[in-house]
Amino acid sequence: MRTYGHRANNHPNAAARQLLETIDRKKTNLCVSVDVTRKADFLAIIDLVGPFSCLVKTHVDIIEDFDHDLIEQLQALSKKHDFLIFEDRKFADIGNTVSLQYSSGVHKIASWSHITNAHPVPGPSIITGLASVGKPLGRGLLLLAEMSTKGSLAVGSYTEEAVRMARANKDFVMGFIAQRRMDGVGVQEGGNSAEEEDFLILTPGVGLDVRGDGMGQQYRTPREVIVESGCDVIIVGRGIYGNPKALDADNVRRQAERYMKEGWKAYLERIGE
Ligand code: S5P
Repeated sequence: MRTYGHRANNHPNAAARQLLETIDRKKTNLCVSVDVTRKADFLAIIDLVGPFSCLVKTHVDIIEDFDHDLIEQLQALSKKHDFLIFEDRKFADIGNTVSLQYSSGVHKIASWSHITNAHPVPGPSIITGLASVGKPLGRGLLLLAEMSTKGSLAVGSYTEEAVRMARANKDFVMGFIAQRRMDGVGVQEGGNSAEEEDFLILTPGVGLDVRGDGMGQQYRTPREVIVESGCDVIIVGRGIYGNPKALDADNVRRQAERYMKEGWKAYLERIGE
């Protein structure tokens, strides 16, 4: 299994290369998901977890006091702590609509988010629409090939089609939100093998202390995700910041460091070090 650094040197997709370089430089494969509704909490958590993260994942549409200053501060934190930004927008509409949702509106996601994601449900035109905005800016797209939730419909031939869509758009699609490696998935008998591709697998549904949240979320450990399923980045939210109504700064920092260490230990085990 190749190292993050080796993969960074050879990756054709600019956003993937940036993420792999950050992982290699900071020795962390942790992406922290910051799902809180107040700007002050959002920025405080990111300042605490930034040193331990390669990537910070946002849902800016849940923030009640969102403003342009939030984006400026987020960008400053991204520079201060050396992490990339991933707006988890989960686009799912026709090409024309997603291109407007990505470029415009209140949030102007493409102008500040290095990475975003989309459901493959509309077919390849969703990639065309998003690429028309994101590619000139050097952004990267992740397709949701699988989900972490109980009863997810993103399985079987849906997942295979998602991987085929990505293979046909490798200049913009850098990888997947998925629960396992996608090498060889959807490759038809006698078709080209997956040798030429290096999709990044970013995996949510990661927790060390609980197995679910009572709302369909299912958690696996960093070791299960990185070693057993061959994924590249662990996405952790509530396992790190706990209850947003009772934020405990020391604990947030401690948990981020704990997940970073577990994620890196699992990676070293995977590459046989
Ligand atoms: O399949 C998925 C895909 C995503 S992007 N399952 C997920 O949980 N997510 C996101 O990951 C979800 O929207 C949330 O922001 C995060 C998981 O948060 P946690 O608090 O359960 O770790």
